[in-house]
Amino acid sequence: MKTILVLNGPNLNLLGTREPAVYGAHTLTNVEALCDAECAKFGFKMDFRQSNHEGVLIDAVQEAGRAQAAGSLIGIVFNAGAYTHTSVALHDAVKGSGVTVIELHISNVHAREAFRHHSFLSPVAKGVIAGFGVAGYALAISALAGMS
Ligand code: CA2
Repeated sequence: MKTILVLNGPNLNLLGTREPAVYGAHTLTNVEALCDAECAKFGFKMDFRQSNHEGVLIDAVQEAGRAQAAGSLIGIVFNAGAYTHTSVALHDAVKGSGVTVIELHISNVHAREAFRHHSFLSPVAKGVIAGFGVAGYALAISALAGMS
């Protein structure tokens, strides 16, 4: 059974506790359950992680690249949070590991502040999903399933 890694970056552990107008009322635990159900629908195993630390996210991307090369992983649904807009290191990790990434944002980053309009991940992502709330995670899993 192949795995999909759902990787969440900084502050996403706060989902559902503040800013419901932007991110909705769902908690990260709710998102995990939603992703688990969507992966099960396609017969995939899910690996769900969140970290507030850039290096931990880089390690996870590299590990995923090795797993994909070995044939045990389909790809990553990656909500890198604010690191999306700042991290050359995450760009390099995705590019260097060769892992398939769907970049995911709960909010429509293009309808928000200008500093959220640029993504270091988009040029190295297979595709980008933004603005569909937490339902975007299921869309991204379905997109990866369609590619496998
Ligand atoms: O829309 C998204 O999913 C984002 O990746 C979320 C990031 C933000 O920096 C990106 O520009 C867009 C922020 C995640 C923080 O989430 C919070 C949730 C509740 C309360 C505080 C932060």
